[in-house]
Amino acid sequence: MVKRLILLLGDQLGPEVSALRDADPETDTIVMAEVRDEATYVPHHPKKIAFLFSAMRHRAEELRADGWRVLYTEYGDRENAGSIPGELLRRAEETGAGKVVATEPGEWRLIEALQDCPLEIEMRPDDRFLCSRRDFEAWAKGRKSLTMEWFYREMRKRTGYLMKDGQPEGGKWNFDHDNRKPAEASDLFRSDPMSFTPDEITEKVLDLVEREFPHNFGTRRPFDMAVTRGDARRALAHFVKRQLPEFGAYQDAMLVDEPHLNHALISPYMNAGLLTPQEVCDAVAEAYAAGGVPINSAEGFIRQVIGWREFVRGVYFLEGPDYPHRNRLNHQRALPPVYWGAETKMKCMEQAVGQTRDLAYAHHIQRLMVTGNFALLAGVDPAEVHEWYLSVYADAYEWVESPNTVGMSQFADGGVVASKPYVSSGNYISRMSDYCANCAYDVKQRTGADACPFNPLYWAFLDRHRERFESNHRMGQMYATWDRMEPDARKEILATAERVLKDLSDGKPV
Ligand code: FAD
Ligand code: DLZ
Ligand code: SF4
Repeated sequence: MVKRLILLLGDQLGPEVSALRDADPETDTIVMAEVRDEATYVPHHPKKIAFLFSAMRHRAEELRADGWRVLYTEYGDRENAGSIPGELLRRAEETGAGKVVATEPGEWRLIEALQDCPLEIEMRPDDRFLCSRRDFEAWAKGRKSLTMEWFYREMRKRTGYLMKDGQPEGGKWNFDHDNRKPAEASDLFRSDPMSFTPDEITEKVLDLVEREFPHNFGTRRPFDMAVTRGDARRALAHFVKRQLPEFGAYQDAMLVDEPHLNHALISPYMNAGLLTPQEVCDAVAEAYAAGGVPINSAEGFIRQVIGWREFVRGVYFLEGPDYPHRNRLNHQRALPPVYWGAETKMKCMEQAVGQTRDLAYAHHIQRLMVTGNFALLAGVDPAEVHEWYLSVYADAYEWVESPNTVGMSQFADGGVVASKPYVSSGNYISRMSDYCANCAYDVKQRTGADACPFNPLYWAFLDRHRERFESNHRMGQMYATWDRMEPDARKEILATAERVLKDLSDGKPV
């Protein structure tokens, strides 16, 4: 019987990994490795590295306790080859293994590196998702455009989540209309997310991260993430009990110094494999069935997981390795220093970037309508925006991050993910948050030094890209409003936008 190595990557930490499926503890050896190539392909947030290294070390211990032979390479090990293929070669030589079994990685970069490795590698599909790559390709085939909502309805039928006698629970597929409530600072509905005290393994990893990655953007401590499947399941149960009932209503809300609101904070756990999308959706569907969770919350949450999460993965693999490098709007500006924590007068940016630095977390609307919106309006090179999002969030892997950033947020894929660009003036942020009430800028002004930068930049963006967007039926209203303004008013707005952009180019705080 040929000896085999079973490769487990840092985001393949659950029991449901295809590489492990027919493995035999008697003859097979598991390989796990903390390596320079994975830890440095972008400057990851220290919390993201600490979370993954600690979760990997805990998983290795669990596997050993279950009787597996695990060859685990720590970052500081002298023989560390520095890359996943390098580690496989070293371990193959050491053990005499003739074959490697791997689960397909979630990034083209690493898939290609494994394909180039001279060892025999059996690459198995990653079947931790509810829709396989092949099924997504079949769904997408022949469609003129890929609309998430149609995909989502198929997924509801296929999984049976929130379905009754073949019809959607509550009589509608989508309750988003009920999910746009701004939060009040005085609301009493919020409870803190679950937090976990670092154990000895995590403490050691936190010290390692401090030593090896001292200049990466982000705060390492306090660190309170779950690093085992058991704790991730506790975090899920806590969310379902405490936050889920109001999740829908406040899904799009933002409040000063309230980084979490009713969000689940489970994406790092799902993406690393500590939680499966099935068990997450089962828990939500069961809570709905038991009563006490309104349909708009249950449906809104399940749509994110069986809809958006599966959809973006399908798009990433369907579109191919060049996808993250697309730049259909030809935006060239360098990412402004505010994204790396430089001074800003914009309360919304200060809040979104500040909590990103401290927590490696921002919720969807902060990512999309604050930092993403600002980068798009300012014409930032999407490759730089992509690298930023891939670096700074604990849940970031290219399969999920790039369609959200390059597609949904920056429209750099020309409309594969979104049917129109997600741009807005300050008015949207004002409606959904208390940021503007606490800001140096005036959200009602479109011109002059006090004008909220989103306002002139919004109109300047529409003006700049008129040829591309004016025939988009979802944008006609915006162009009609722009055209109704007096020519002098339009000129003044464009001049204010120019000034904001020049300040950004000159490195002045905006
Ligand atoms: P909740 O708001 O509580 O939502 C529940 C779950 O739904 C999440 O845990 C997540 O698994 C899933 N989900 C929700 N929206 C999306 C979405 N658009 N795409 C995929 N899954 C979704 N999500 C990532 O997991 N990794 C990323 O790197 C990532 N990058 C993003 C970049 C941009 C520019 C934008 C706009 C969004 C990005 N998202 C990403 C999606 C979303 O912002 C996060 O999934 C969410 O904020 C995670 O926090 P949560 O667990 O509290 O989510
Ligand atoms: C993100 C990450 C980091 C920071 N470090 C490692 C590592 O040292 N070893 C490892 O196996 N995986 C790591 N990962 C996760 C991989 O980058 C991830 O598997 C690929 O990006 C594919 O999704
Ligand atoms: Fe952001 Fe403008 Fe509101 Fe200030 S006024 S918080 S810059 S949207």
